[in-house]
Amino acid sequence: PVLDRLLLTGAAGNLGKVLRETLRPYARTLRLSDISPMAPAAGDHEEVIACDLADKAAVHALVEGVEAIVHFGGISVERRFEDILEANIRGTFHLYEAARRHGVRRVVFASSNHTIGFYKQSETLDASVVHRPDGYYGLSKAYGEDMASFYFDRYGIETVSIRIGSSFDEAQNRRMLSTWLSYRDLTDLIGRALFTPDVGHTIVYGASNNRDLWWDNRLAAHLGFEPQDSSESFRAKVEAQPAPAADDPVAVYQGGAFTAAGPFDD
Ligand code: NAI
Ligand code: 15L
Repeated sequence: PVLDRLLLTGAAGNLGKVLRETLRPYARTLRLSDISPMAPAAGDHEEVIACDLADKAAVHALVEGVEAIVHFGGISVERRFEDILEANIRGTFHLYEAARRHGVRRVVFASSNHTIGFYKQSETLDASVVHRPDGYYGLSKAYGEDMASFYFDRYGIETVSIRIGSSFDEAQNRRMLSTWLSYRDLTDLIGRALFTPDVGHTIVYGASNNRDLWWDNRLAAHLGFEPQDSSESFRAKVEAQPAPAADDPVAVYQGGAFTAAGPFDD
């Protein structure tokens, strides 16, 4: 299946720049948006539209005419609440309201492992666990998941919330040996999230086929996600780094260092 027009938010970001290329087979036209500068449209298959997610009218205009949305825009690390509020909380609200007004039926939401960051690395979680957000960023993603749930129950707009682990070109440290998600597996998972029928609101953990996983995706089995890559190829390089102390948050909590960020005094 191919969509007519797909909106990607966060197109100037680390993952957005990758997805700008890899999502191409999924839609005849990719509408790319960010608040930061983006490369101009590379051809008829691209539309490039600058937009601040915190600007309700601008988001409504942005969403008009698209069939589905891959929502990767927003602040992607821990920051003061007021910044997160605008980009992530108001921004996600604007996006869902615009989806409702313009009849968009499917959203893929870049949620995060930081929704559950205060669980221990010794625990194995499925998608039914209660949130244990590890900061304002994680709280905003938990709110985004609840927003997705509400917009499905109330308006029938379907969402797959991907609790992404760590999606980078390489696993950079010991924690990422468990949390790493390759770009290839991410792209495949987004395709499943866009095209699997009847997903309602599905929460899926986004990790590759790593040896020591903390996450169990059986509640998202209908997506048929079978990651192809593994962090094992980075193990030797990572294990050559000095090991953190056993009580260091990076070695204790699933959210790693995010659990020790803040406080933010104005
Ligand atoms: P990134 O920070 O490189 O990209 C996010 C993009 O959102 C940036 O280009 C930024 O300019 C844009 N943005 C920020 N505020 C905005 C606003 N008010 N209006 C419009 N655009 C705005 O982050 P990355 O790594 O590419 O992540 C993409 C998404 O995936 C984010 O939502 C992030 O929270 C989520 N995620 C990423 C993970 C990873 O391992 N890379 C892990 C878990 C979640
Ligand atoms: C995230 O949610 C961040 O967006 C990303 O930059 C990484 O820090 C990732 O989680 C992680 O936990 O490794």
